[in-house]
Amino acid sequence: MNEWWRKSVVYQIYPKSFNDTTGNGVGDLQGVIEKLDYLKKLGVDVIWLTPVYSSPQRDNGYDISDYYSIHGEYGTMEDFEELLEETHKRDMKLIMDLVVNHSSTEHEWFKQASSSKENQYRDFYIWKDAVDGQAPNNWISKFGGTAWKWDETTEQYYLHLFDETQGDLNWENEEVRKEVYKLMKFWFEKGIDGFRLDVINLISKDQDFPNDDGSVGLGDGRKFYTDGPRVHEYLQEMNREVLSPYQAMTVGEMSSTTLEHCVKYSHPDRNELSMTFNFHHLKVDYPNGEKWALGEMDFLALKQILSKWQVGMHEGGGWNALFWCNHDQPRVVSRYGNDGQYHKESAKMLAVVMHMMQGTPYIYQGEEFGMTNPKFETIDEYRDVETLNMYEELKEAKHDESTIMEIIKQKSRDNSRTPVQWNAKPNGGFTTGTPWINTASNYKEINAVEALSDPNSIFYFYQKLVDLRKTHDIITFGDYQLIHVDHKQVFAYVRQWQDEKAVVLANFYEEPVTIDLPDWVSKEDAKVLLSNYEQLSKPGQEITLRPYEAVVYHVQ
Ligand code: TEU
Repeated sequence: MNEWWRKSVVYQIYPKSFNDTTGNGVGDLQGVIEKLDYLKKLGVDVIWLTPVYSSPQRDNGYDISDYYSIHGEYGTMEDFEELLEETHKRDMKLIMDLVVNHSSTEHEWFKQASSSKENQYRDFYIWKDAVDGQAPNNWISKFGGTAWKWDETTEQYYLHLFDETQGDLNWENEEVRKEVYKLMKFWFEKGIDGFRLDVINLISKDQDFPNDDGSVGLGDGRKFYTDGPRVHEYLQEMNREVLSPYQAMTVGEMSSTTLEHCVKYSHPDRNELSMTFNFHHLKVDYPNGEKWALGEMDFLALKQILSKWQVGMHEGGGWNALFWCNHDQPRVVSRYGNDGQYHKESAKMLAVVMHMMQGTPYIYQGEEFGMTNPKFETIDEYRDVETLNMYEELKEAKHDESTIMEIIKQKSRDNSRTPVQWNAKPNGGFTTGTPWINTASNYKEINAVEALSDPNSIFYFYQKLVDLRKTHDIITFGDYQLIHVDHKQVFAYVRQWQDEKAVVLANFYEEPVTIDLPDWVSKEDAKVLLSNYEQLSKPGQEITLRPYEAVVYHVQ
């Protein structure tokens, strides 16, 4: 198998916020085409486009009403084909987003299914009778409240793990699976190179649909559908039917998963997926596992989790997708870095730590020049369905308005969904109209044009990281060892490959810190492979790292 993606870097585009060429305030496919040369300059190999299919946009396209057409605001099928062609012309690849744990309730399948119990599409979704006049079990939706919605017409509940307009598809039904493979083929025939698979580890539910025990009222439910009983079987079937024949690159989004399952999902011998995303390193600022609460980063946990996955996937033969940012997560520079005085230094430091690991790195639009959280002050600036639901829930729980807004400012998915800041023009040059969501107010200082004009910018640093992966096999193949394990300020690890060694040292804080270096750095005359500060002198046994300094020493 040609595993080209092991040496690739992926760039994620959230089209709605990327680049608007029509002035309607919403990004579009022509807007993506316009920026392909910019992406080529960055050096990325693959573009991941989040959903562009027809959709009522309750969840910005993760609620699909027709898998075979393009959402009108984004353009036409011709625009999509042009984008694909222009991407390939530049020797880049394009993957789409496959959202098949659920569809929009405006999809024809759901309209049919909800029209009568006898309809041939009824079993495309998951229907249950009421139990004592209540929902069939106590599972909760990931966007708040119960995961079941009562359908007046047919007098049964349907399952929705996300919004009530996102009905879960019934993967037990072979017809559903056939339809999924059919739509995948449609896009492969157009020439796409693969898929990112949305919450794909949730497709197989425990068919007993048990109550989540031990809880009063609503329960969690996750253990009954996460990495569920038939998920590997389904993925192997999908692989046989479509992924292998088209030699697709795939990345599965794995919600609340385990290392053991991810090794299985991504081990080449098992013929499932190319690689997996997991989110454990992005929950170290959730106090007691609670997302919707103010929290500080637990730095030791961060190191420990990332290292566990580095070692575990390497030894198990799996493959990690590496990322700090996506369209569901706050901006990392505001989150684990410093978006004030040390904006540049900390953005680069975080990039080094992630990009020097084993796996396939993903860069989320705007990350490459350090876009920050927008810090919106009032709820009417937010658009995300999850955020708006949680605002109501937090109000019902009697939190005061200012606390709620502090939590939302830190946690909202809209943090990463503000328009890409291309230049210093109004709305960062994203649109000539009124953007669907406000632009962060710092667009005059933080934008792509500014970054491209500064040789020292975050953009050129990312460019260098992308390039290093191409030229240094140790980054792709080397093994990984965390050092200074319990150090509370420094993230340090060693990569080793044949006779080569590299050590990555990163100060995650503002205070300077002195630490020991591995012996070989001075003995074997290691060279600086990369640094976010000018390196002044040759290191001896130890090194003093300045605020948010990161440096990589390398011998070969
Ligand atoms: O997200 C799945 C998911 O579980 C999250 O990251 C989610 O945003 C989080 O649990 C909320 O707290 C995927 C997509 O990336 C997301 O944008 C969609 O809203 C979701 O699936 C439903 O399709």
